[in-house]
Amino acid sequence: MFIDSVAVTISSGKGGAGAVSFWTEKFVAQGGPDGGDGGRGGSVYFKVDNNTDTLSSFRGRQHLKAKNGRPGEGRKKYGKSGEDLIIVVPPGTQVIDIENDEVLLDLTECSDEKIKFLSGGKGGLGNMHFKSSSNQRPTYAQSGEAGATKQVRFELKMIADVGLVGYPNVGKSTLISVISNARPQVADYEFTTLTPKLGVVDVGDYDSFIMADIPGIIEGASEGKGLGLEFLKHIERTNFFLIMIDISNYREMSYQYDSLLGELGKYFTSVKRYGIAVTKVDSTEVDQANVMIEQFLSHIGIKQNKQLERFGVDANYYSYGAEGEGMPRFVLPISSVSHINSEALKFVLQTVIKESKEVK
Ligand SMILES: Nc1nc2c(ncn2[C@@H]2O[C@H](COP(=O)(O)OP(=O)(O)OP(=O)(O)O)[C@@H](O)[C@H]2O)c(=O)[nH]1
Ligand SMILES: [Mg+2]
Repeated sequence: MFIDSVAVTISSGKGGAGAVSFWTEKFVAQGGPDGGDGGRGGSVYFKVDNNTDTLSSFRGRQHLKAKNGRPGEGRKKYGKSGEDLIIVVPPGTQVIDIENDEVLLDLTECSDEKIKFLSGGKGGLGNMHFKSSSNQRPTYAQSGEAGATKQVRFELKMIADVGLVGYPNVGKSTLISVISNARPQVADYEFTTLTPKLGVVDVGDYDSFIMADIPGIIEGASEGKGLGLEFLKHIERTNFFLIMIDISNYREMSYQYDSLLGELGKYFTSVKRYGIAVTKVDSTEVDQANVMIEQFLSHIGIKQNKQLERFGVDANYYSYGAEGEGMPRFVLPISSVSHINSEALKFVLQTVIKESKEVK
């Protein structure tokens, strides 16, 4: 699931009632009013925390409530305030009013601060406040103010680090199923994938990143051809694209590349950073694949396999793209079936993701 969404009702606490009470003491016949005030109802706050990355903890908890304030008591005792409710959500959560779809909070940044959402109701005043010259024994106290209630939807756009972009059938879903924990459907026809999927890719023992598989894109998608470009919204916050070019496709590699870039250019206002995976290299004889890749590299303006050793990867074909606006950060031939460069790809992606996080 990509846009995680959960509906909840949120209430702040009601204020406690003020007390009606009179001073009593042995031998004091008619003590004055001593009813204390009710406690304030608990308020509701949000806190954004990195340690959670889904909304799953809210499923089935339909009503989130802060505690009510306690009533006041005799002897001028104040009621205890109701405990606040702190709702902890992952970064990227939006709190949306169900009634009118208004975004009430857009919680993007982690922070130690709590963000107030609903104030608790005020406690009522006890009868000790209502003594006057005309009424020495008031039997009136305020009731506590009601808490506030809102029906909202939490929406989390799960933010992938890498979005897979390519023509249909080029092996996007196969790749994510081989290198991540996602298991999308794979089939030998176009537009197998209809909804985006996320997968966690583990790199070594300690690192991981999130990869997003989305439906295939074809030339004219920006005009609605194929499945259109609608689902690009799912990867709009992704900071790196892996453009997948199928070496065995009936569409030429250069054509795939040019038209994909053209479509992306129509959707995104700025150029995203990207790398290229040349897919299914197992399906083509090595010498021929070599020639095709050389031609492709020269088409996109990469003259030599400059930084072959940069990651210490022993690859058949490996090229690190020229730096510069619009240029790929790398071009890596892969095969998900024969596992050619699967590890190298993970490693390279991890490296460029780290780079782009440092740039930010
Ligand atoms: N020979 C070979 N075939 C592959 C490789 N990767 C994927 N395939 C095959 O290519 C076909 C399409 O694979 P998918 O992973 O479904 O392709 P996709 O890009 O997700 O396709 P859409 O969801 O339709 O956009 C399947 O028959 C796969 O088995 C590969 O590395 N080598
Ligand atoms: Mg697919």
